Amino acid sequence: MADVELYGMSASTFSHRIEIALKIKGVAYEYVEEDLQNKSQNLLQYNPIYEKVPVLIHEGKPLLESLIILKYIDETWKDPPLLSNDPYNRSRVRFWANFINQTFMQSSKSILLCHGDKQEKAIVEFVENIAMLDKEIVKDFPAARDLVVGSRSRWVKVLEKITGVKLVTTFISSWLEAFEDLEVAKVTLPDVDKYFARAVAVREKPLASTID
Ligand SMILES: N[C@@H](CCC(=O)N[C@@H](CS)C(=O)NCC(=O)O)C(=O)O
Repeated sequence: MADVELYGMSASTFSHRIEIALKIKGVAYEYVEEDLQNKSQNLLQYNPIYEKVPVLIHEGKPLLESLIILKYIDETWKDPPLLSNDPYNRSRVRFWANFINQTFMQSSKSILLCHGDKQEKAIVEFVENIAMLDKEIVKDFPAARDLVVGSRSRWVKVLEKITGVKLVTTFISSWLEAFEDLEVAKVTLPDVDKYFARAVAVREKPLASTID
């Protein structure tokens, strides 16, 4: 077994965060692609609580939840640091990372899986949250918060293609473009068209069951 293993899924932005962080730190790792429709015994054994990716295995010990894994990576492989030395700054970054994990995940999911009023409500929520984030974000990546936002960049494009609505029009839009230009992002983030095709397939199922 490699010293560091990552159980991930190629379309998972949660997995991408971890891959990008490991690459920034120069940590060699073995990547294991999970089929989430048919989860491996290893994944179920390592993450029996949520049965989700990403799971990072370091020296045989499993680490769960992407934000917790990012913190672990930053504490274990110190250079270059993902967070500033200042505790207040660090706590702000963690606050926003947590905010993104909670709010954007929910509204993105509703944009993808719903239609009509529900989808419109989710779009409004998404845009409002972007406006809030816009005030906070600064051009200082890579930092943990930036990885958390940046790993969503392709996903935002997919949602924009699905809805035909420009979801991100603020400063964050140019910031996301700059993030995608980083070499580490280029080699990690998936191709938008492939991602789109996958999202459309996921969307078809729930939509079919909600159309009367
Ligand atoms: N809060 C988790 C979310 C991870 C997550 O939702 N992973 C999805 C893939 S994007 C998953 O493994 N889903 C499998 C399932 O729900 O059964 C994190 O930040 O790591």
